[in-house]
Amino acid sequence: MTRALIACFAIAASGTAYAQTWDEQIDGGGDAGDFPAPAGFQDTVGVGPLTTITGGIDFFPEIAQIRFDWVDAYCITVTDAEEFYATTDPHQDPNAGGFLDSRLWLFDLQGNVVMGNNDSPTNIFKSLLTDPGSYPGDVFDNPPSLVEGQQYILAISGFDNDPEDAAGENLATLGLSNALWGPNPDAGAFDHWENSFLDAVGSYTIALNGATYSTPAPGSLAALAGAGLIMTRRRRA
Ligand SMILES: [Ca+2]
Ligand SMILES: [Ca+2]
Ligand SMILES: [Ca+2]
Ligand SMILES: [Ca+2]
Repeated sequence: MTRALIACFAIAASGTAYAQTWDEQIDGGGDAGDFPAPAGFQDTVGVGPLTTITGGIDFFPEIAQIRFDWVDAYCITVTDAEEFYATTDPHQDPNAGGFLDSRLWLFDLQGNVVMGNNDSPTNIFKSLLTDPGSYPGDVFDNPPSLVEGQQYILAISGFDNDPEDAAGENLATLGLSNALWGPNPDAGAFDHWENSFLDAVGSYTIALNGATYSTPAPGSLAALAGAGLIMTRRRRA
């Protein structure tokens, strides 16, 4: 294959074949799970940057006495730690927003909380996660630096739903609303979400930067690039 041909395919794939988005219902096929429950998250499948995740924490008013959507969790890959963000705050990214008074969380795949945030420094409801070195506000409890190429679970909950250990201790305290919080040193292992009936509900758009899907689309150029073929050619061009 010539270099020109490869470039052509790359443009076609990034421009038309794949939107840089993920939707809980359209792409995920239904409600995203509440990690770390078994099968408790959606793998995101696609090519190139993942720029928005859309969905909802839903109350299901037709069955108001039964509530079963408190948390939506997605697996993503961080590609640029310094530039990474995940936010529901339109002041941070105009594509972000929705009606949910959100909390955002990053976990490692083992279920350890990496960081959490209730409110962005520029919004009293919406949330912002970044690498701790890039956060435009106070940072507490030493969230670890993000690792490029590593998969994380990005979870969104409605205010004021928190992950807790078996004794009910919050895994991250979020003691100051607009700060970025690392793991609570007094908490044990993830046991459950607090899941109060009155936790906030609504739709959300999480805008992302410095991230890609957890899984390349089968047969995609990204899968080929993973094998070293395309990236090597394109760097030389
Ligand atoms: Ca949902
Ligand atoms: Ca859910
Ligand atoms: Ca909030
Ligand atoms: Ca709480």
